[in-house]
Amino acid sequence: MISISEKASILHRAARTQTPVKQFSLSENYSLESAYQVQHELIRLRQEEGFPIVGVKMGFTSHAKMKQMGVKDVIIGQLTSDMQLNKREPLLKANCCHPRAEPEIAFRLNTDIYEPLTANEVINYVDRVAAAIEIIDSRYESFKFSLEDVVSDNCSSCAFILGQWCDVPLGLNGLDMKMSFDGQLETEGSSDDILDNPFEALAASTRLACRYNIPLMKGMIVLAGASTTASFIRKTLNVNLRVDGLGEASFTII
Ligand code: OOG
Ligand code: MG
Repeated sequence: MISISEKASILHRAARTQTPVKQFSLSENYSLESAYQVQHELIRLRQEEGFPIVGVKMGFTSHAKMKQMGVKDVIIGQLTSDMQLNKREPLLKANCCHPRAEPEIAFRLNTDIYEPLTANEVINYVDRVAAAIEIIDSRYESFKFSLEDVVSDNCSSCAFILGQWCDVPLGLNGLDMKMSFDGQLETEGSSDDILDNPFEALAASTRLACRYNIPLMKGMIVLAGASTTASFIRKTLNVNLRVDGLGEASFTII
């Protein structure tokens, strides 16, 4: 049995050396509770390197994504400042193991949140929304994991890019989301594919954050989860996402 702190340092080292490791669940059963403890320890190691928490990300909020990865529950991970790419800042493939890109929507919180909220309530806790691309990069070999493994690995979080912050529209339903690689359409989905409505994903983040002691503070970013399956990034590439009514996000991986 590998201890919680040992699991965290194995995953931290795997990320920092771009060397995927074996899934823990192949050799032991461990609980979702302890998986979130591994995640907390992993984030503590990042914070020790000088990178504060800037938000959270939801995972498996789309049926296509759940099916792609063979899991059955939504999960929450934490975003640290080193994961955010600035405008025109490229992502270095050399810093990743086997990156994939996901089309997402991001929210910015206007108040601290300490209790689980419904989708109707949570609308009042955001002041901005944006198109976003998440780069996930599992630290496990072959991108294979159990729910506990992926939660321990901070839900495969690697990097993210935000488009322009927009005012929150009255609704976020039925927005077309098109992701292209070097100008070629790669995936197309709808904001409805994110738990039927991205505000439901935001509400789910308040439930999971309260349950697992994850901070949701004013100014923090919430990535609502992908609307489609994730796409492998194999080479130098320009990735662009266009979301109806919210504009674009893009970055280059080199
Ligand atoms: C886990 C992360 C999933 C999403 O948006 O559904 C995720 C993974 O698939 O590696 O970020
Ligand atoms: Mg994601």
